Amino acid sequence: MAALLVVCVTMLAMVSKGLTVPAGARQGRDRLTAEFLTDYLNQQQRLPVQGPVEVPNWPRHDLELGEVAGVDVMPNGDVMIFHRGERSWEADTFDDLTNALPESKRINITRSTLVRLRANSGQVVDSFGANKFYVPHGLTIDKKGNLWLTDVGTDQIFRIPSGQTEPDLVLGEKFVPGNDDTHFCKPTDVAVADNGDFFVADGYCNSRVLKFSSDGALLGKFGMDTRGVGVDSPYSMNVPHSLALIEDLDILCVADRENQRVLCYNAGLGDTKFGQFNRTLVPGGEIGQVYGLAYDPNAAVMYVAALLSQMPVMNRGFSYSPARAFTYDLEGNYLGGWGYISPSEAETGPSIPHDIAVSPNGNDVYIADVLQHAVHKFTEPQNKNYLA
Ligand SMILES: [Ca+2]
Repeated sequence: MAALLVVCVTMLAMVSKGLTVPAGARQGRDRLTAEFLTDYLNQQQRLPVQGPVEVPNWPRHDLELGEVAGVDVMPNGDVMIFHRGERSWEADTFDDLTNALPESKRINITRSTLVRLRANSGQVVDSFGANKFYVPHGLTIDKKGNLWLTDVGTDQIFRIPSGQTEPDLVLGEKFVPGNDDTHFCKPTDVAVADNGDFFVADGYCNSRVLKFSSDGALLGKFGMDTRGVGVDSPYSMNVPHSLALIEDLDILCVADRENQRVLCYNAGLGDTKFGQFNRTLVPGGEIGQVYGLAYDPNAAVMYVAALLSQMPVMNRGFSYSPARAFTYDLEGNYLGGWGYISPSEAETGPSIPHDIAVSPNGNDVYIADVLQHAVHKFTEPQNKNYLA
């Protein structure tokens, strides 16, 4: 142990921004052992802040959330949460052969699944979406304040106009998974362009991305036939879990979760061909399974939420202690890791940062933790000189 610590300190001095593997991390990957957490939290205290800093005691109200699948920010700065109420996604929730929700489990969530909070206090100002959804997943808010939701339980995508509670657009046939132009299979997320075109990540079974016009007409798709292509292909995706559109560059970035990478493709909003591979933002394996993306146009950076791994994170030859959130520039340069698990969260149990969102002014970042039933607020991302 002493020798390991010497190595750790030496590595820390050499790298200055990283740490080597905590001793307890070698004892298994599936759960956070007490020994791992002790080591992890001890090491974390020596880490420099490389990004947004958590706002303590936010929200200042007990929200009693279920599994928090989605988070995004309204145009006025209010925070919207999409959670699963009394439902949880367990290993036996879906039929493994058909990918469908079995009839015995087609019971909608009776609690309000959508909760709107004030940014400063976390006070609830609205809640709705009861008796509508089965297994909530993605939440995206466009610049007009329309809500875009995915329900992996019904294999559908919904648009709810700003200020309303009923959808004006529904894609997919309820409880009928599929892979044609009108059927989806556990769709995960939506991204919306200023012109109303939108993109759907589909999802847990199909590993493809589709583009639609604002009235729901299919405009294109890619990544559908992934098996056998090999992971070396940018079109071989394994659970595209989150989307982030960068309109300035006319590219759509995809969190290719199980391949542990973030890839970007031409969005086809201008002269480019939709779906053509454009760039790698996060190379495979650099930060573990990538769950969420949030692009901040104010700073031209991408915030990336990834699984808190018990293994060290390798980055360009350096070893990092596992964070839950990371910042990258648009060339794919790593700018810092942040969002480390806190002692109180460690006591609560495992963590999955399932979604991440940035406020329109770029000042605040939110992380939805599906296992901790919580939303965390981070601020001061304007201190962007992370590596100084
Ligand atoms: Ca979201």
